[in-house]
Amino acid sequence: MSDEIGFPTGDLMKGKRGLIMGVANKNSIAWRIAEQLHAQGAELAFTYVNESMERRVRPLAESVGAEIIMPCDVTSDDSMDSVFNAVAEKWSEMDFLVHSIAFTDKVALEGSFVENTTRENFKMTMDISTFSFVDAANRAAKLMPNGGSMITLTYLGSERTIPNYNVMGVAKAALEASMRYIARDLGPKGIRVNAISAGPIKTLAAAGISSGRHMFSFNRKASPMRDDTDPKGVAGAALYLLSGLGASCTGETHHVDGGFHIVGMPDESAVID
Ligand code: 0WD
Repeated sequence: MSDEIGFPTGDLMKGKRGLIMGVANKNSIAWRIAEQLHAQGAELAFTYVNESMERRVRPLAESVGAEIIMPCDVTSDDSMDSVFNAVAEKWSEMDFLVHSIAFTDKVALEGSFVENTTRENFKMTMDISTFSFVDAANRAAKLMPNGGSMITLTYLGSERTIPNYNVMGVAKAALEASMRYIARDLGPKGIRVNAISAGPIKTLAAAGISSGRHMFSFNRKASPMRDDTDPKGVAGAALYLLSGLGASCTGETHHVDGGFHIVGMPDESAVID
């Protein structure tokens, strides 16, 4: 059975509470995941990065009945403390975490990786896009005495070179490695930790990548599914990983990209205009 927006409805997340970090607007991957989790009965809390984002995020969060809707800049310990203290106060415990956050200077997302990567931006990119998951996972795990599940969002630019993805690819490689170490540490506590490697999806973050149009059209032409990545597929994978359906699955980077990642050499039609 599906609801009117096409997310399968049911009770898979009934009685489960979780924090969604990384909604910027209705196109955000985190929002698609939130819609799917809500359709399966989850209770959700949201963070937004700053006041200008609140305008878009608050109405979305309220539309799914969220009671915790808070600002959170992941580079600030105080900000992270406030959010996790509020969750602890309101819920005492939580069941899942969605980390869907990444950021780098726009100038680093074009041209030469070796020439355009500064020390300052390298550190900032790793802090926001990688360390924030380690930090959030550590804080969330303390609120999961009965086990739980966590996911983060990554991209193929961690495994292969992708034009202009540059320092973000390095941050995603470190994010995936961090995910595996977190999974190892938290497994004995009954907490599963996984990553979803999504194909290109039109969001604010994707708009920052130079030659984005080429990225979308090449993915469409070269992937086995010959189509754009459907955000509903990403949301469905998140539901699987965050619910009991994903029992025993941990430390995994799960690709939802129309199969693009398995292609060693694309068909001629993908490269000849
Ligand atoms: O094609 C895509 N869109 C893909 C995205 C393919 C594969 C993976 N991903 C990843 C991204 O790298 C990111 O990790 O998915 C995650 C979510 O990205 P998104 O949904 O594509 O992008 P967007 O809607 O822009 O959400 C990312 C958000 C930020 O948005 P803006 O546009 O303001 O940079 O990350 C948040 C913010 O909401 N964010 C922060 N949150 C807390 N503290 C911070 C920060 N310092 N910086 C950014």
